[in-house]
Amino acid sequence: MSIVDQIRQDDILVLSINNPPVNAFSPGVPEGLKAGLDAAQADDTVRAVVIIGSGRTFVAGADIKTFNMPREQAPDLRGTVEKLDRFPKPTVAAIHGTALGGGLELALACTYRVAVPDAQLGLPEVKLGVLPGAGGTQRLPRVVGAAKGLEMMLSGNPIRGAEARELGLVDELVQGDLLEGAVRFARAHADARPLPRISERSVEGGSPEVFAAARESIKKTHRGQLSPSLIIDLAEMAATQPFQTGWEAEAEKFMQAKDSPQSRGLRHIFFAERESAKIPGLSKDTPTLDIRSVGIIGAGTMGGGIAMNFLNVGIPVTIVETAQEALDRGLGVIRRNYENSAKKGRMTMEDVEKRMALLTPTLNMEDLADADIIIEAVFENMDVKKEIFTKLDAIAKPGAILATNTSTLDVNEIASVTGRPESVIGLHFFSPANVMKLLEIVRADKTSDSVLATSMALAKKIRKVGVVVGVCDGFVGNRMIHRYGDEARKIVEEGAAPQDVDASMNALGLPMGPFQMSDMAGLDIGYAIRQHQAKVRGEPKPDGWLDRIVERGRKGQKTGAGIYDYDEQRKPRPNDEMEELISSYRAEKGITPREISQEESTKRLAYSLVNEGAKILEEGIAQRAGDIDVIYIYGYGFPAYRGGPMQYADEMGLQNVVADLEKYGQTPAPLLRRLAEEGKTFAQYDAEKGRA
Ligand code: T1G
Repeated sequence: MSIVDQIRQDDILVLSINNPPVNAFSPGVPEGLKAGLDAAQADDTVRAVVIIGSGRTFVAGADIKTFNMPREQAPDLRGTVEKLDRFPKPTVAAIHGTALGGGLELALACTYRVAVPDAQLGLPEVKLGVLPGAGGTQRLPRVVGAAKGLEMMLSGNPIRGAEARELGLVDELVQGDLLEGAVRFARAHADARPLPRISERSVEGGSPEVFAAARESIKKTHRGQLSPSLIIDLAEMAATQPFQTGWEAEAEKFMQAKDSPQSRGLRHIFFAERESAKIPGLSKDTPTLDIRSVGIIGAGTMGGGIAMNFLNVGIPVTIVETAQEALDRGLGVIRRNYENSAKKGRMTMEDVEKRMALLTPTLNMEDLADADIIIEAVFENMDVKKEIFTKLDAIAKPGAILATNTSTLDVNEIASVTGRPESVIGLHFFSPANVMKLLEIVRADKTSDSVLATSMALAKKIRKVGVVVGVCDGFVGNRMIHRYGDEARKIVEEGAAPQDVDASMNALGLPMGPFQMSDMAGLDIGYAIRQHQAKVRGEPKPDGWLDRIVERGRKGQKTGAGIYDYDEQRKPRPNDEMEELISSYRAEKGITPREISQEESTKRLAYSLVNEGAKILEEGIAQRAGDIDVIYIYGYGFPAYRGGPMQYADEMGLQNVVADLEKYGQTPAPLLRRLAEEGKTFAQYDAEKGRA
């Protein structure tokens, strides 16, 4: 079997691409296809060609790993597409699994396309910060029209074969064996002339208004990103210029997008997310437990949200509360969330009832005795959690996983009250737990490999991005955010207004700055953590300007006032009370306020994350810098096109990061300083540890 097999079926030549796992357009694939086409052209008995993917899919796109190759060495997808566009015999793309990016572009250069109904066809390049670079911007609008073409390229979302058939993107749906259907179709069209070339068609509905509307829409949906506007420009060229003009412009704009920091960031996250699912030292065939039922302790905001994740994938949940009123309230919230989704058309009322039928409320913890996993989601207090785990140890069946949703407490200490520490793990969901994709999987000292592997698989099943972290105060995400919050409060003490500090992170692309986020989460949460940490460390009671705000009863959005005042639409408004409190605080501390630039604020905040991340890496609490980036993108709104805080630091240059940390009074972490001195990046650090 070669990377592209030539299989003769009488008068049809089948070119079968074998490049597992997803038949990406890697080196060898273009060469194999070109050789196959040459063979077909040279043989008069071959009347038509079928191109198909072996294994589970058609071509899932260009091989993203080759983006950093010199242009002349990169797989020649454009050359293959051009050869197909001139090929003198009918060519049929036979699509199953996914035809994405370059895969769909390859299919669009064929004269025909057939697909199975559940195939997925799309141009997701925008999600990698690039654009369709092998004719997609010119051919897709010529098939589906300007508006649909723009929608598909700007969202990057695929459509199913059935819809593609309706749009004319696919000529026929094959219900049975795809290869048989494709060969039959090719034979039936072997003499059809002239050969249908998409490049010879024109774009429907390409009015100036359509492109103007698209340019308006990306200001919101793709704020600050480069490739969406290039895509619109190219789609407009498809509608207004000859094919060749757009085809050539596309190559130049593709290179421009590919070489942008935004594309490097998005490609970094594409791979980092997949790497984060791998646990060094844990073999792929580690036995996992079959999770068929879940127990949840606590029906509050977290417990209810966690329960929904399992109900959504059909796993029954028994949820425990201490009082009927709390249980009823919790179930009411879950039902209301589902009914709201149904109102928005995201599910039917039948789906709502199906999910609710899987939920069993109870006041008796004994009812969890048969659960395969039990997740504790109660008040963030070590004594309470220890009491619960002591009881669970007596109730839960042998082999059940006992998980805590604690966001900072020591999972080893919790495990120590049970006789089965190997079954104890932390599953730190992020609020709202039914929405946020991030799940920090806290591996305690005695957590068994099987429990860890089961938790990783369970994360994938409930469509979370699971990242393994170690035990320390705040694990990874919250430990870094605490330092970030310290720095933010310091910047205000020195002279900046809270809204300017928030704006400095909005400018980096975060939808919420530190104070907007604290007001949303509740200022009393941070307040309690600071009090707890000071107590544990034997430090004096914190009395910062933010602590004083909380002590005035301003707890954030939930009390209508925190750092900002909030109207009914929860729009944050600066206010005099805050200004007065902060300026009198500065006066009391003898601080003369100074002007702080947005650049200084952005750097101090972003680098406070990077610096703590470097410490976390060195302590082995996170397995990779890439894992930290995944955590920050899926848990804290760091913009994916920046690649995460560690990738952002690599882009800024670690030497510059160290210099700025010192300039603004933060001490660089040893690992950060070492990498800077060696002229290395965090990405190289991950690679050298064999973990990228
Ligand atoms: N290039 C390189 N490796 C890829 C890849 C790709 N396009 N797609 C997947 N992989 C690897 C992935 O890293 C993982 O590796 C393994 O395959 C399984 O992937 C010119 C320029 C197809 C829906 O953006 O969306 O074409 O971890 O875990 O969940 O215009 O992969 O096993 O070592 O994701 O079943 C456009 C990206 C490229 C599609 C399958 N195409 N891939 O999901 O498996 S740009 C894409 C996906 C382009 C042209 C432009 C998904 C999938 P490992 P997986 P999955």
